[in-house]
Amino acid sequence: MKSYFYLFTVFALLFFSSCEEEEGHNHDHETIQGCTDPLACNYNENATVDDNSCTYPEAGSDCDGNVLAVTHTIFAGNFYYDPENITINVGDQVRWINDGGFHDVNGEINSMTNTSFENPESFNSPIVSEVGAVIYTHTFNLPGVYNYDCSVGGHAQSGMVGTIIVED
Ligand SMILES: [Cu+2]
Repeated sequence: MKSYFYLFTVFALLFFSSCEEEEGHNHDHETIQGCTDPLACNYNENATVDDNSCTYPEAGSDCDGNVLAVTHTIFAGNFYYDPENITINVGDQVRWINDGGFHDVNGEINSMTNTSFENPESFNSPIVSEVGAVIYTHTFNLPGVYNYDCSVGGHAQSGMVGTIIVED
């Protein structure tokens, strides 16, 4: 009796697994129209035939219309930041690269007046002298106008100042 039950179980399992296989087979032959490009905004992972309905984000934006963060580069040398003034979007990153000389990026206390820049957010970097090195990187998450200078002796007075406008 025990062995009959065993056989029955084996047959039952075989029967059910063959059913599943058939179902799976039928599924493969279905055609589902849609966008088959995984890079598109309306990608349909079930689609088997592309129906030219794919839509893509505008350059610099994601599919929800949000502006993507960008890294801006400012070169620092004797005695300049280039570009001196830039306008960026909230969330963008700025990095300063050393063209040569001893420089920093000081957005705390104005080196010429000794008063606060009163930036929406303060930042201050170490002094860097290596040519081609990154002096500083900063992500600007608060909108507003940021002034900064190089606090190394006499550089700000020689014109080493910059402004970053961060737009919401
Ligand atoms: Cu400097």
